[in-house]
Amino acid sequence: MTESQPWWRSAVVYQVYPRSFADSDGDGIGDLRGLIGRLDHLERLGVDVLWLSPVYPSPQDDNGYDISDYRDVDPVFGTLADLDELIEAVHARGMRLMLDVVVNHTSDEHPWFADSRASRESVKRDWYWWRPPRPGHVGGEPGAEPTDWHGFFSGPVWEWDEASGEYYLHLFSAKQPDLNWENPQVRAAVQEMLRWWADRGVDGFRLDVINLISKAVRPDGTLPDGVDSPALAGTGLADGSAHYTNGPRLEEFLGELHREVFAAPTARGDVLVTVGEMPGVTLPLARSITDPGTPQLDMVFTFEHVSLDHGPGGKWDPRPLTLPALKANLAAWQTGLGDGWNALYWNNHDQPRIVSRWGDDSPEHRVASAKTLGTVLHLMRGTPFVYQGEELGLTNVSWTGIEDYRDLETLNHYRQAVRAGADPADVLAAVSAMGRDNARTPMPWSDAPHGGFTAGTPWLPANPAYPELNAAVAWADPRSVLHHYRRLIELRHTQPVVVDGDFELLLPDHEQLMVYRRTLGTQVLTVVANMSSAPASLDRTDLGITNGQVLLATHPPAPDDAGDVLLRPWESRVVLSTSALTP
Ligand code: TEU
Repeated sequence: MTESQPWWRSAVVYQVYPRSFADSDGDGIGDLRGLIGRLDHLERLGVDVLWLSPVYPSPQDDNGYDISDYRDVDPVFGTLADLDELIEAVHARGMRLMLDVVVNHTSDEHPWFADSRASRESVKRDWYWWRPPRPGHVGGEPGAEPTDWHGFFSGPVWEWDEASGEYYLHLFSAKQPDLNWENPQVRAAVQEMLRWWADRGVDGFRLDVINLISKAVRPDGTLPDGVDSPALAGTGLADGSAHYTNGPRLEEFLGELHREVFAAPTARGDVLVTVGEMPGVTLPLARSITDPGTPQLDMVFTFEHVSLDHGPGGKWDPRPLTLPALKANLAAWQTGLGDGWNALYWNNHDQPRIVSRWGDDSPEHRVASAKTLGTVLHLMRGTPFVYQGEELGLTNVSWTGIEDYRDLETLNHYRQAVRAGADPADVLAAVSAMGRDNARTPMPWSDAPHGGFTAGTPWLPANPAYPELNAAVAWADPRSVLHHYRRLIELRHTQPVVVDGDFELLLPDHEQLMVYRRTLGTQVLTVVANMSSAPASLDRTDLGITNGQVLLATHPPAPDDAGDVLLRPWESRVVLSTSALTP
């Protein structure tokens, strides 16, 4: 790392979804004291930053992504004192804490919304998006919605409020009304709240759907209708995303947040780190947003790579991934961000488990494929994010009935699809492949009941693999996915080429292999990965390495000859070599 680089460029982040991490009081829901009791796991793994999904007071309609008070902790997770203790405990271990903030919307139970809803004359009326019924229609009747947009969680984005005779906008659930960022009072209130947390000792923020905050509102206050989409056939609704994604004032609002909040040092005199979650962000926009020359956010989460297996019907219409498409997309982001910086991820609390999605979760290949997926992600340029359980190679679950699922996105989609005539078995198959509850099963710590997550009944059943697939077993086995992740994190901390090296993709069209090279001065790091469940061969001369030291591998060395290298299913190797100095 060069002196001028901020600390987070050599960091690895670990995401905790508190509801599913560790339960200290037996109510079946994870909490802050449970998390404090498990910090050893993070420290041993070597991660630098803990990203904590929302713990604020919330009706929990969307598991805390619906916030009713930005400055406290929900009793289900503990108290503000527990959070202060967590911040201190994280710092005492040399780590940092990043809070998840949801400011595109609040809960409908937030006092701001209660005020706004109270009457059309309320001083906070304009803090949210209130609109009259479509001209010529009667409010509350189908088709009277101010626009025809389909919401992220199915159904229209407008909720009729009988009492005040207007609709309010909610891109997500009806319990998540969108804040109106056009109103400067809203922006000031958000800034003040973020400064309050920074003063309390947090080291950074993950900003939920932050590229949806600027809507394409017309001068007369109306919002445009959307366009037809095959994924919405039969719903009577349209795709309005062009009017709320990457909106016209987005960069202005982010620049203002940076000036007013992120530019100031943290309570410990440090640089704050920020990452924006941005479904639908483009590469040129991400480059502009993360360019340190025009400061807005440090990193953004792109959704491009995790949409490559979505079919014409969207995420619920999955199709197989092709490796050349994945490599092309990752490489474009690796080389296209200019002075900006990548946030590298496979998993989070919204995505299915990567080993089941793009690896091979059969008993034969689970460990190697989880390790190889980790390797190709972690040795790219950017800051890697690990989601709880990913470091164990945790798999999807395949429950057979809709009654096992809890996630509102899944439940709403199931209802809408079945109502529109889909075969419930097909819908369930898609849910089991793509649903968010795959990521939300309790963290398996041991072979105790429910994986040692809770002494009670977990809010969501544990992955039935927990007796063999748990943290205790993984720590005890030097060949585990967990130790492999620990070594990958160590490589980032010890090899400057991993942080700063240039990126170059080799063999872009190869259907099985992902091969890339990182170069820093005379140091060359080559990553060779067989991303398939069949053997693959590679001509050594394709790599241009004649000698080198294997820093990390999934398999013990096999007898190679000087020509072809044979890679076993899901085998990967990381080789460090020195190139001749070019003048
Ligand atoms: O997610 C936003 C998002 O676009 C998706 O990941 C979404 O959750 C869905 O899976 C699309 O099909 C963020 C949070 O990460 C998510 O947990 C929240 O539900 C959502 O915003 C609303 O706050």
